Amino acid sequence: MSIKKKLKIIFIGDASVGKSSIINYYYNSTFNNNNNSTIGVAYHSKIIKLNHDIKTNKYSTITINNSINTNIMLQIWDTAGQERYRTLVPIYYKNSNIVFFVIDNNDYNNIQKNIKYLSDIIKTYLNFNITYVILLNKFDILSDNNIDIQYINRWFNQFDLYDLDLLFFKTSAKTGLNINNAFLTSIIHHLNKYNTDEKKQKTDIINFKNTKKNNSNFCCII
Ligand SMILES: Nc1nc2c(ncn2[C@@H]2O[C@H](COP(=O)(O)OP(=O)(O)O)[C@@H](O)[C@H]2O)c(=O)[nH]1
Ligand SMILES: [Mg+2]
Repeated sequence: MSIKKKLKIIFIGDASVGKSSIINYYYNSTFNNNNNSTIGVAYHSKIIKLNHDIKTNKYSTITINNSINTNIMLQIWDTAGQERYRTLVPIYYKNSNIVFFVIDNNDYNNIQKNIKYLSDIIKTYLNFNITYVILLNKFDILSDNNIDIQYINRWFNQFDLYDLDLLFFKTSAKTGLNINNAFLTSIIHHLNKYNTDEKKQKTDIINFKNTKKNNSNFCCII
């Protein structure tokens, strides 16, 4: 089977926010309430099919004239969220194409800490060829302390995270809300935005301070 592209996708975020459950739902369309904690890092691979329009060099789920059904290999790294494993994250972050950052929608008290953590990672390893995707998970649980997207947006601005390729989804690994959509939309977005050859994708770590712009590229998919 020929593989047209490989995408390295990593999941980061605090322990118990639902990273493994999201990946499990994506693979099996099921939810398991008693997931064991991930130890270190878990690796999963998956091949998906997308249509590639040779004329425009764009990928989509739709078949149109000139489009070819192609195989995209997803290499998904699920990291453990506990502090003691955080030193591992830079190793997995390297050469990644899509970074899913998972936040527990009910964890209002830690939102600032979580976004600061993400912002530190982004600034340390900033690479404008990466698509960042924020998953506000456990959206099936409704409480008075739900985090809203405007609130996250404020924190991103506070930590100077302008001009990044950021996508947002409200998800639930329990009901499946937006799980397939988050993967598929992010993958297609990434492929079409960075439609260069693989070698080029792996360069250019940029100094954040010199690249800040006024325009926010912040994008919300709710
Ligand atoms: N209600 C609800 N529970 C969830 C959701 N996602 C994960 N959980 C539960 O939260 C706990 C931690 O999930 P897990 O996937 O192990 O989190 P991880 O440490 O980030 O990988 C488990 O008991 C899951 O069943 C969700 O979307 N909704
Ligand atoms: Mg886990």
